[in-house]
Amino acid sequence: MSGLVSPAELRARFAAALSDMYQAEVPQYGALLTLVNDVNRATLAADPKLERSLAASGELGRIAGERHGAIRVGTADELRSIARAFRLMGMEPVGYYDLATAGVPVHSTAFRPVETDELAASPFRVFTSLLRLDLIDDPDLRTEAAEILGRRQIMTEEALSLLAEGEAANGLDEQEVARFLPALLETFRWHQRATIGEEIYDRLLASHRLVADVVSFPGPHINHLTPRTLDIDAAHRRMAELGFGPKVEIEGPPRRDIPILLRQTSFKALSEPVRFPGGGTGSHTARFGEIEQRGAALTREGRARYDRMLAGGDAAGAAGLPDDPDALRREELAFFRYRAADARYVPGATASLEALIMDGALVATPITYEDFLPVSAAGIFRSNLGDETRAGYAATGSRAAFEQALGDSVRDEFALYEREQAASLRGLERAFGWTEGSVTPR
Ligand code: OOG
Ligand code: NI
Repeated sequence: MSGLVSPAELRARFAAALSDMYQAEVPQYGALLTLVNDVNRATLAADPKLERSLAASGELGRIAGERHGAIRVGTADELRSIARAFRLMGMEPVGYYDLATAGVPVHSTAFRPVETDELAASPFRVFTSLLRLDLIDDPDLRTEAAEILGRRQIMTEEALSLLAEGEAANGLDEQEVARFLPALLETFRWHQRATIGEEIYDRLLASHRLVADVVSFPGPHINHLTPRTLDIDAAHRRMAELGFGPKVEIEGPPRRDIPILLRQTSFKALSEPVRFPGGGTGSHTARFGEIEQRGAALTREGRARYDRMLAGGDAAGAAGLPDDPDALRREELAFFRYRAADARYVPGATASLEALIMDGALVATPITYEDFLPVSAAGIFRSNLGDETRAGYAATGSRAAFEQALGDSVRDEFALYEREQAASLRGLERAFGWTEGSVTPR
């Protein structure tokens, strides 16, 4: 025993502590959690097959935990220091999302666990956006915003010093964790106090609501958390019935027999009181609650089809994707994990993957999509910016610029799913003594 707390354990405890803090800060979020748990319980009661499959995959006990949260940082330095904290918790930057095309002046990545067992141990991830100061039109305001951000330190001394210790020792022990988590939470806490005067706040707000949200406060307060729902349509209806003020539509693909990608909805951000340095008060709208339901990860081809249909005005964006697991698999539109139905089964040397599946010897289950959708993210951003509509910025973001700010490359999400699919096939080859490559998806 090394005495070090594992990254998964640290991540799980961080997510739980963040949830407690957020429920205290935004009571409506606590009510949303209750609603989601009620809907999940009713869904399981009505669908024993779903309950059995969740039990078999070890997910049943963890349904209630948050799946993701989101923050927005102001500078490359802030992005790098928060990335170090996430790394200590086993979260790596995956994917690049350019929101400028949708009129939101940020680009983003998701810090998340990448290994299947790590995702199973604690799936928590943080959608992290970096403000693009270059998209503030007024050069004076741009300079001012940069100066304000340059003066703040979003991590406490305690968090930074324990982070350095954790990096040096490859982890933290129990006592260090007991100090690290509360120190780190300070970065995610809501501070009712703005660091700047009302006049600048108003100018930042006029430039873009999001600019004011990122620049005006001591740190990148968590702006939402998102639990997992087993039936997002039912949960969405319930939110409306109970007066949660949900956004009108569920983001993402429509309801299907074989769910794909990610569907999400949120209640709109609340207006919260703010104190300005001179004693003035105001209000700020940024923080909300969200729910999500995940489906199959699509291959590049599957995703390209989905994107084409979205672009072609098919808002549902899924009409061209067969709602049938065998078709999705044979046409290589979604990723699958393969396992033997019976460990004693020894197939003939010439058996094809397809024949083995048709025989019932192998079982293929869709790999869950663990990432985000830029169009949905933009929709979530927008509904929380007072639905102020704004055309896309002309200057699109670039992955290279984001990676330079991060000081690291972002992982390719498709490669991760592909690796997962290939690993499941290799596992079968090993288990059955098949020759390498004897079972391939084609
Ligand atoms: C992030 C919005 C994106 C999602 O679930 O797509 C997001 C934000 O509002 O900062 O969390
Ligand atoms: Ni979200």
